[in-house]
Formats: sequence, structure tokens, C-alpha cells
Amino acid sequence: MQENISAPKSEKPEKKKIIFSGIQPTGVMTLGNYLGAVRNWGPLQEEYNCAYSIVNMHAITVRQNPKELRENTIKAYALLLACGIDPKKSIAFIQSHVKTHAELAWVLNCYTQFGELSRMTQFKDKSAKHADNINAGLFTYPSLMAADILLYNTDLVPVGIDQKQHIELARNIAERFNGLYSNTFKVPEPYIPKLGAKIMSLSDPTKKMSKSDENPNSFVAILDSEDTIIKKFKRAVTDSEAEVVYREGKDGINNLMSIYSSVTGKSFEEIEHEFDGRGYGDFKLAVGTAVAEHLRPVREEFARLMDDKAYLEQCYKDGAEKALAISQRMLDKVYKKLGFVL
Ligand code: ATP
Ligand code: LTN
Repeated sequence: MQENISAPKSEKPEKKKIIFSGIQPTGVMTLGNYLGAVRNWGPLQEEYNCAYSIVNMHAITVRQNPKELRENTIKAYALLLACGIDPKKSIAFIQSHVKTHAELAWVLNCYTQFGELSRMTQFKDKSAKHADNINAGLFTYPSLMAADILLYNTDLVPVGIDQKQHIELARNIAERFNGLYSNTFKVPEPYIPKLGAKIMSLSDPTKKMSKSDENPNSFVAILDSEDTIIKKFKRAVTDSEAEVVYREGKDGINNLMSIYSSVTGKSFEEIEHEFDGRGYGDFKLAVGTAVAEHLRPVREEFARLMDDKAYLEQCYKDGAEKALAISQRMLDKVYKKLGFVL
């Protein structure tokens, strides 16, 4: 007998939840960005309505060379598509093309406290790193990020663990606004992967892998050649033991095990077993080879897309149009509640 698995006629189909995330076009995308965030964005398209943005307005909170920023923005967009984001399924756009982001950010700035922004770890880290340019944009960066998220009625924000604090602030801003003006914004949740949420630097495994690190050996860029990837893993800092086991204090090995597990799907136990009695040299080579192999289709698709700038332009223009249509409705609602004459 065939089972009737369709929903009863009276029940409305459940509305898909909404996902929003962004990445800055500051330099090259790293393995950290990929495993912590971007890699998870493609598969989410099947179950959710997704919007993904290249957040170039966030990028200018630290000085950028205009020519490089322009090139990096196109490259970041192409990489997004190469990583599996399908512009027909998701809204994929460049932040500065959609004016509502800056407009809502201003409003939210007026509902965000100085004390809250002062507590942001990213602000403290970046102002220490760029002591000659602690600008107001760097300080209010999280209000723009809150605007990005809140404009789309977002349920979930897939990010690495370092962004959790910013999402908590976005939640607080949304709740504060809702409390003052009645329900307006959906309160978003962070969506952080169990594995890969914080990939560490290869040269100092107590620090996060970051694309703005001056030492290129500290990170693997998604577009690095196979040889470069293997070389970087060979040089990765580990410890003076020779045991491939996941254990507290073995930061370098723990990081390599997380990376290897993320790209092969093997559990830590399986990895420990595979490298039982073998040295770090073998293990590092295996990690490098597996990562290079895993990234090969991304590199190839990226090269293909960069040869078709007209297609990229058509995609980001189309993405911006869709993003504007949705976000303008939210901005109008906010302006009305504030008492702005419409
Ligand atoms: P920068 O070095 O310029 O500050 P970044 O490398 O931190 O940049 P972002 O554009 O700020 O990159 O981050 C994009 C996404 O990648 C975010 O969701 C962030 O949480 C995630 N991410 C960044 N670095 C890592 C990492 N080392 N491990 C896991 N996820 C990461
Ligand atoms: N702040 C994030 C990038 C970012 C973002 C967003 C992430 C800007 N706006 C909205 C998620 C949702 C970062 O530095 N990684």
C-alpha cells in the first residue's frame, strides 16, 4: 500500500526560513573563510531563501587601494559563485549597489549605544592593528552589519565564531527597536558550524587564520596553487611530539586535524588511527594534498567565471535589483514607524 505523504489540503505549505550572510572583499578569501562560512552557504540554498553579499562598504573601515578594492570585489563575487552559490536560487549582490543598507545603518546607529560598540572584540583588535586610523566607521561597523541582516527578515546568519558577538548586538538592536516601536524586525540567530568555525593560523595556531595577516604562510588562500598549498602545510607550526592526536595544548595538530576532517569527512578517531605510528611529515602532506584536491573545482570554476565578466555583471545587477526590492519595503516600514514623512 502506498503511503500518503502529502500535507493535508487545509495546511499552508511552511514558509522557507531566510538566511543572510556577507564577506568582505579585503584581499583573498582564505581556507578559514571557506570552512567557517562560505562553504556552508551553497548547501543551505536548497532549504532556505538565501541572500549573500560582498560587503565592500564594511571593507573601507580600513584603508583600501581603490583599484585593488574594485578588482577584489569582482573576484570575491566570482569566488562566491565558484563556491556553489547559484544566483538563480539565491540573491547574490554587492553591498554598495543597494542603498538601503547605508540608510538603515544610519537609523540603527541612533539605536546603538557607545558602550555596546566599545565592547566589540573586532573593534578592539582592529583599532590596535590600525592605530593611525581609528575612524567612526570602524566603530559603528556592527550597526551596518545589523542593517544588512535586519533588512531581509533574516532568521539565520551563517558565520564563523568570531562574528557571534556582532550578531548578538544585531539581536539587541532589533529587540530594542521592536520594544520602542512595536514588532518591526525579526530577531536573527547565528548559525555556526560545529567543525571549522575557527580555523587557526598555520604560523601561530593560537591566532585566528586571517586574510589580512602580513605573513602569507599563515593562511591558505582558496586560489593558491596546489604546490603552494602543500608547501604551506609542510611549514605549518606544530609541536615537539610526534603523535597525531586531538588533545588540549596541541593547537597546531588540533587545527590540522580539524581542517583534514572538514575536507575529508573523516572523524578525529579515524584520523588518529590512519596516522598511528607515522610522523607529522606524512600527516602534513596528507592534509595539504586533501585541501588542494578539495579546492580544485573551486579554482577551476573561478577561472572560468573570471573569463566571463559580462555574465558576472548580469548576475550582480540582477542580485542588487532583487535585494533592493525586498529591503526597500523594510526601510519604508522603519521610516514610517520613526515618524519620517513619506
Ligand atoms: P579580515 O582578516 O580582513 O578581518 P576575515 O578573514 O576575518 O577578514 P571576513 O570577511 O571578516 O574575513 O569574514 C568572512 C566570514 O569568514 C565570516 O563569517 C567569518 O566569521 C568567517 N571567518 C573568518 N576567519 C575565519 C577563521 N579563521 N575560521 C573560521 N571562520 C572564519
Ligand atoms: N562582519 C562580517 C561581514 C559581514 C556580515 C554581514 C556577516 C558584514 N555584514 C552580515 C554576516 C551578516 C565579517 O567581518 N566577517
